Amino acid sequence: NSYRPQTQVAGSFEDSIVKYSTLVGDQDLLHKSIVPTDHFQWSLPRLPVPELANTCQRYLKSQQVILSDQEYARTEAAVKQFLNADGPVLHKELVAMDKENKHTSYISEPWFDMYLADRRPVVLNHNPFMAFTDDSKPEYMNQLIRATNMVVSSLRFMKTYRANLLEPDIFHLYPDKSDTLQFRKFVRLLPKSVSFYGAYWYKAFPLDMSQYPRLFNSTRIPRHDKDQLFTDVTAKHLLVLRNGHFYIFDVLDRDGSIVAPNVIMSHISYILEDKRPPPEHPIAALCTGNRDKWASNRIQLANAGVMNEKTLKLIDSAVFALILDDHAPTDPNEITRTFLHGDGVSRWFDKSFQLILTKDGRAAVNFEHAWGDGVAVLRYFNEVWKETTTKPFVHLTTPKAKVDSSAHVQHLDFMLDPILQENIKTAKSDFDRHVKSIGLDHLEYQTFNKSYIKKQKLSPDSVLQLAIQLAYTRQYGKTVATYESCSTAAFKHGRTETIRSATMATKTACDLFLNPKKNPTVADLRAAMLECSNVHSQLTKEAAMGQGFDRHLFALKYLAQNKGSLPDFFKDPSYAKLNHIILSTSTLSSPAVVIGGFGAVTPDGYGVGYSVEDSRIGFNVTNYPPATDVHGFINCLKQSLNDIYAVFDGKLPMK
Ligand code: BUJ
Repeated sequence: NSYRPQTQVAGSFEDSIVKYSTLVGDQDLLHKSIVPTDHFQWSLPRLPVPELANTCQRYLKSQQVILSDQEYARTEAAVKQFLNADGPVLHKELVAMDKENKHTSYISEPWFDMYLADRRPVVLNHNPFMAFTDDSKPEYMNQLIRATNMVVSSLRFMKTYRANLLEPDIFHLYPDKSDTLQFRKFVRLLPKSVSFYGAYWYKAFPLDMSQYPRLFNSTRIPRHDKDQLFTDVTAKHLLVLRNGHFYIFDVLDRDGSIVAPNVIMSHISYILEDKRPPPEHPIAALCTGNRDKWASNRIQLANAGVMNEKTLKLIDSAVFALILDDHAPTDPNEITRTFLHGDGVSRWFDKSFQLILTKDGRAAVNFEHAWGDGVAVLRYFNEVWKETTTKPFVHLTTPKAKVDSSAHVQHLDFMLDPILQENIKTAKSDFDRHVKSIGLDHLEYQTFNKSYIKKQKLSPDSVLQLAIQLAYTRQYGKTVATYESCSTAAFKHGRTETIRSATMATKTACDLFLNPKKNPTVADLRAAMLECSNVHSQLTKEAAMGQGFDRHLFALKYLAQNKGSLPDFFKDPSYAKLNHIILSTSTLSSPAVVIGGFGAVTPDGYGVGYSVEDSRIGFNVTNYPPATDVHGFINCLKQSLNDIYAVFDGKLPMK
């Protein structure tokens, strides 16, 4: 299957579904969906390749917001030239290639490559994190209890998926109508070749689930020039990291059934009680750095001892990585540091995901981004949170199993040569420098909330995006390239599209709010905000429908590069400017997520994670000082939210 470039798979994904579904017992299942997990996968619509003229028009519209009149005129000319020459040729080729590859999307391969060919460290540059909301019952916040319950629920999620019994992902536009038993009973009867259309009739949109097979038993392997994704669905062990040490133990028995929760608990407890000092040469540091260096070190490691290669394979194939930290941060900024990068010795950032638990039972998922996006990870995350907070398997009163954990838990050791020892030292100091360079701060805001914004008849996301624009303009007096991530999972092998949320509407609104020469009335400001909301909602709709411009241009550029000649259009400084993302933003709103975040994507930019809920509005922002000032930005955000609230409240904001 060409949509899985650079991938090694031991045991095929499809096999795994068939093999396990006949064997799985009810006790290992999260639930039993009456609609098979893969029911819609075969009839999902294909991600459209936008019309080239539309792409160019959208591109220019976004450029207009950040360019001077002179720059814009040059860019307009570059677009015209592109449309008259190279553009249509490349576009035609892309459309033809897309037609020949109906099993996938036009963006799938270029997007995998974008991640896998990037030589920069995955830490801070790619891996995001999401932290779980605390369990409201303090006795379940115990590190051992929560880790065990989360491991058990993760395995149940995995087994349910592999049994084809996990509820398919569906975006319900009218949940009252379609998130119902009647809907499920109807769509399950439809043949797989048309099932999507049946759901569509209810305005329910099934989502692509092609990323799920890589959630478990998967890792990214460093290779020179371009990394590989690796999956081995036959492996039965969990990887545990603590205090720089690696351990594994089986969490599935010989039949593939989940090992008894109290046995898993005993093994975790055995690891938590291990008193050995941290290793002198923590090999985990190797995977935190430059990918080519890591690729060389991995080869060196495989050659340094007969068992090393095998041990690496045990890490690669493990169901996932459980991280047990010995400290207990309480400040949100410290929590972010713990889950975003940690200490670099008890992390394995290449695993598809790491489940991290602090000493006091706070938990988070940090995930590698090449294999998949937020939608798949969030689904897993929500299910684990729901089950562990409502139906935990072990409790403070659960007796430990009568099992000799020392016979089941294997401590992983590596043979190291002096070169590796030195390289590990270098990798660790590089890591320390790298993570020291990131700055961060957060804001929790409670003056108004999501329902309040809805009552104002505005889109909550557009209001938060306006707050971000207002904050940056207040801080630096200009409008810059802005990226908001939008899922295109409604399409087969869709990934993401960019919402360019800096618009002429937000620019105008910022000017009205902030320019001392303007004297708007409350009604003027309201009207400006409404316009921002309308424009933003339209852009969001277009992006979700695959009608942005970023991925199309990205794919055309990828095609041109592979042919060895890049049209001038892509060399235009304005193209670089729009793709030098200063405000990289992403939002998640789920009761299961208390905080999340990711690194700024440019040295002079901000990485803005935010959520808008009824309980609060929250921002978690990163940067690389001194180019920008994250604390100043957080202050500006607060002022912007206050200004917006003033208008909602019928008052003029203070200038
Ligand atoms: O766009 C893409 O293709 C993928 C993006 C890349 N990028 C992060 C650079 C935009 N990836 C994602 O969007 C996934 C991000 C997942 C983490 C999102 C964090 C959201 C945080 C919400 C909570 C904030 C509340 C703080 C309260 C103190």
